[in-house]
Amino acid sequence: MAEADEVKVQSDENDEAAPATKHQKAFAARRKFLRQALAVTSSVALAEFLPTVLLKAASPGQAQCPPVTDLKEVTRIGEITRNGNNLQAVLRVVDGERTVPTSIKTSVKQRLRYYVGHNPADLSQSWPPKDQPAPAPPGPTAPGPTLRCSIGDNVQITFLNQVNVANFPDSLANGEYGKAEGCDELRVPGNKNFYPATDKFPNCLHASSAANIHFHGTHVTPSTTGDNVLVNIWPSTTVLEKDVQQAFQQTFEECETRHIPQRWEDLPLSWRMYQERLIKEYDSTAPYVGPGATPNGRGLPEYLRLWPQDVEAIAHGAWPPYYVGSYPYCFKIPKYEEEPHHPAPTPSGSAVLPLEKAHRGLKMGQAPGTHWYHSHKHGSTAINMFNGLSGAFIIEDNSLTGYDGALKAFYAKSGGNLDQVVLVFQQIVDDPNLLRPVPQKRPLLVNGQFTPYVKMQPGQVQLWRMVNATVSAPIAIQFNLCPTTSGLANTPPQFKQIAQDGVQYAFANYNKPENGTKPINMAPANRADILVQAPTQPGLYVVGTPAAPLLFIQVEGPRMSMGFPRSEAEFPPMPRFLNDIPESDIRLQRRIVYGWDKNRTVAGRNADGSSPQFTIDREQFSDGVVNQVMLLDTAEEWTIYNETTIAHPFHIHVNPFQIVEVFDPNNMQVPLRIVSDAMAMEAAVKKYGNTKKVVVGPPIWYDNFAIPIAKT
Ligand SMILES: [Cu+2]
Repeated sequence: MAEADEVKVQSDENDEAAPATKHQKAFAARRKFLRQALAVTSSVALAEFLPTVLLKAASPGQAQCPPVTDLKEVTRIGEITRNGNNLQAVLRVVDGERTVPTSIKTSVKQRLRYYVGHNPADLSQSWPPKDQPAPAPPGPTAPGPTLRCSIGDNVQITFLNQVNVANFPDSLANGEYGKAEGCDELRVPGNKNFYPATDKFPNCLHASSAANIHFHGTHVTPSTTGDNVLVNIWPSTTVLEKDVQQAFQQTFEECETRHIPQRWEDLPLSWRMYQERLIKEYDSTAPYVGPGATPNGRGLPEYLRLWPQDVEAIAHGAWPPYYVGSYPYCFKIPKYEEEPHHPAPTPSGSAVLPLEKAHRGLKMGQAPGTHWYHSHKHGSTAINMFNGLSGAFIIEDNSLTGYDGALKAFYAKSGGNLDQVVLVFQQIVDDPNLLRPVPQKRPLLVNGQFTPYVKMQPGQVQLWRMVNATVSAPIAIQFNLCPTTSGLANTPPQFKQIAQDGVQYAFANYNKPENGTKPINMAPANRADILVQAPTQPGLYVVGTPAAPLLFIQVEGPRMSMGFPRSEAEFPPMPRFLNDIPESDIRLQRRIVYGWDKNRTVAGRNADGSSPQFTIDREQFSDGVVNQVMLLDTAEEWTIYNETTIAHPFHIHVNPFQIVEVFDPNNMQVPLRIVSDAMAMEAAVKKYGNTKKVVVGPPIWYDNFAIPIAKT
């Protein structure tokens, strides 16, 4: 054991030989960086509600845009689309050396895990493209394939984790050294416990070569083969598509024609036996040199073994947490069925509505829109994301009154075709800074590229579906002139936001004067759909500012005459399940408190090196514990308090929510209450007096909202 430790220390020294004082400086710099980043984040969510004057005006300054010849056209990410009513995909996590751009002219090579995918029913749909084999030579980094289906479809995904763990030392075996109870361990000169510091299993970075998939924004079951983030799929380079094809086909058919698996026994016996063999093999061969290690350093002690934990779960009728190599994801994207009689809202009465009232007519549906997927293994979600394990997941409703159908109909009428551009923003880096004595730069990339350009024709309107798939970068979407172009034209590209987090805007919000004049602020995990119209003057324009560009727009070619929807009749109507939630439907009020370890005042590490311990209602995540229980088909109002100085997003898997009140103690005197209409406004003013500022919304649906930080 001592020997192994010695080897690790030496290799750490070789990698990053830096004196302790330098580490201290690095920490300080990182804290400063985090403070700045977070100060920006805290204003993100609020931008939606703040008057224009409070937002910094875009100032192009003196910076120049680069010549377009130095830029690359944005990569159109390959799509895997539905086949009949089924979205079938094989998604694999693999690894290889990837080219990560760090500026328009420079790049670094990093060993990363990434998604490759194909449509088993149509091999022409594969990403990266078939003629550019992925791993060697170093391919460009890129998000996973875009998945596109429709509401009502069956999603059937063969997930394979084929990461070669030999390329990622210490990323697999939990507690290989028997000291940190499963957390990754990092020693640096002068600090034998650089990581996990004060982190404790399972709330620490660990097992980053394990993976799974979270389908963010889908209104489907979070259990079994649905949007289940509590499964951990360990990597295996020997498990191939053909090894599971038959078993998964059986599972997918069951899912489609009968129901989603409920219990372990619902899965095909052949695959269950295959899993048992692979997991046991892992348990008996995984490297382990801690207390009680075998002489050859192979094989886990009983308490770290995976199969006994699966057996335990199965014995209790629960879903087993550990797998090796493969996993079948299958679920149905629900199609909302109108109920014949939606009851009128009941007048506000007691705090708890009688159940029969609460149940009637309240049913959530799947919002058609721009959603996304990413690996979400607890303990390495950040590492999964920094590697680039994310992609767009678009769910369409092409019925005449559906989001997509109505938009397409509007543009078809004006003789145009609405081109769609999917933009996935990522920060790519091979390790988070908690595992790095010296912080690394995290280049902000668009579809894997550094400030690429989108080509548009003069006057053309495109639909941009944007996903902020970064770990920590707030992104402001604004359109500006490049100084080179501004001599010729004075109108930057125009835009209108039409959806937030994959949920369409109500026409009243679309039609607000600030829509298209204020920047759109996207916190990590936010999505925004916008209609963008190119100016009539050809040339280069910038998204962001010339000094801090995110991407560019190159306008060239024949002029097009397109426009934005102007009237309610031209805009997609809201599905009924996205109607405002009236106060009278609120069955229960809840308060949730975001906090962290006592006496902490800064994000990042404390001076003593301890890492922040984040809590919700004073508790850290605990596997198997259900913290909030809601009744199906009822509505509640939750108030989220933030006692930290990090504007951590609030997010519920499965459901979007309406933001009805915001209070930023650092920038506001009183909370801002958002109500549906003038009538509700009158009632609210009466109720709150001048304790709240009341504005007419309607409230916007989000599925991810950065909670303003505590008063500093
Ligand atoms: Cu999510």
